[in-house]
Amino acid sequence: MRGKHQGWRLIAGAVTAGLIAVGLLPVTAHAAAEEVNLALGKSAKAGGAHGAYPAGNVTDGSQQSYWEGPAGAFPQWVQVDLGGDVRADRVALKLPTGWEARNQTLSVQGSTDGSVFSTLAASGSRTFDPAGANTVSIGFTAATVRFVRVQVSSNSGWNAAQLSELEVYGEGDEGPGDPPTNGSNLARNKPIEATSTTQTYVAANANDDSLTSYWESSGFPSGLTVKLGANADVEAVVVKLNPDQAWGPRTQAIQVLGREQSATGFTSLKARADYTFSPAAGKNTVTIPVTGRYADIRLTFFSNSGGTGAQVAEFQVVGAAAPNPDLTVTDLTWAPSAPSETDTVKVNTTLRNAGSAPAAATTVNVSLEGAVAGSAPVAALAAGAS
Ligand SMILES: [Ca+2]
Ligand SMILES: [Ca+2]
Repeated sequence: MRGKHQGWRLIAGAVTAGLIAVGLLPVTAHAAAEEVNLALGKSAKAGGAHGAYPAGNVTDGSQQSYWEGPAGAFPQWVQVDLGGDVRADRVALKLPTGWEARNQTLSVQGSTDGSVFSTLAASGSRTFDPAGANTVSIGFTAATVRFVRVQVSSNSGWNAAQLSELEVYGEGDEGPGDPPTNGSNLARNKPIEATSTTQTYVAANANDDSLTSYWESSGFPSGLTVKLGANADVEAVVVKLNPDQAWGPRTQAIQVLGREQSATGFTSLKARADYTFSPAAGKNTVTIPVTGRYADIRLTFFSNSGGTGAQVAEFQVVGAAAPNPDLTVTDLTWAPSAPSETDTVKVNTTLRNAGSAPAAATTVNVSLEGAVAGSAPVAALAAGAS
């Protein structure tokens, strides 16, 4: 029985991986409240993880990507490192919005050193229900913590611990890298590319949430492109330099471009213009309002009066995730149920669009140990259709 269950799980994971490969993995709207999720984009780790569902999925801001513990092993834990001490008083725990209801028995623990943990919320059964956006909010007496851990000891919906997002709220310093309060920074720790780089000042320095690390290009023009993963309704882009007194005034000429997720090319969102930074005089931030629905945002730099290349300590994209499709596997069977190596295996599956926008026609692949073993066409599906 045990072996059979694990085989089932492996193939389900492979089908999900195939769906991700065709580019339909969505992102999810963030809470609209002014509260800042202190865990967003921070590093995470777990006691164990199913290979395709790593711990980092609990802080990537997407409710559809999730961490999963090893099959059949409880308890399991996942934790976030907030990067410094904060006063926390609530966590919000999420599973993908389209999933069926389930109960997980879990506790919330906190630590300032990552080794000695105290209980913030005692172990108890928590219900994740799609009627409640598969979100569980747990308040507790405010405590000073740097590490917040969730330990799961049972799951009624799957034979492993599961969590999409581990959000932490409290009274913590929002920090210099945090976005304006009227929207979430969608760019933090997303894939980012530059057309050129000087020395070790790589593109990833521009969205690592640190004002002391920066990207610098080699000459002009130079481009810096962040990939949000799916369409978002964008309000503004924010370009920051290190606020340190050592950074004197400089003017950079910047154009902002965007690519809608189905488009092949970029369109200009804001024509080239000169923007002045004076970190030593307290002005290290430039905000450029833009509007529209885009998946990739690019900055093109044409000059910098303070250097031989473009310089960006942090590149933020402010906005909210747009409606997107979300194809999920809701049923999976195959025959014969216990095939030999020479049997032809027929796989039947049901795909549901659990997202908030229509899904275009696509292809579902069945993979075995990473190799595609079979494919079938999938018709266009309206939101909610199977
Ligand atoms: Ca996630
Ligand atoms: Ca940085």
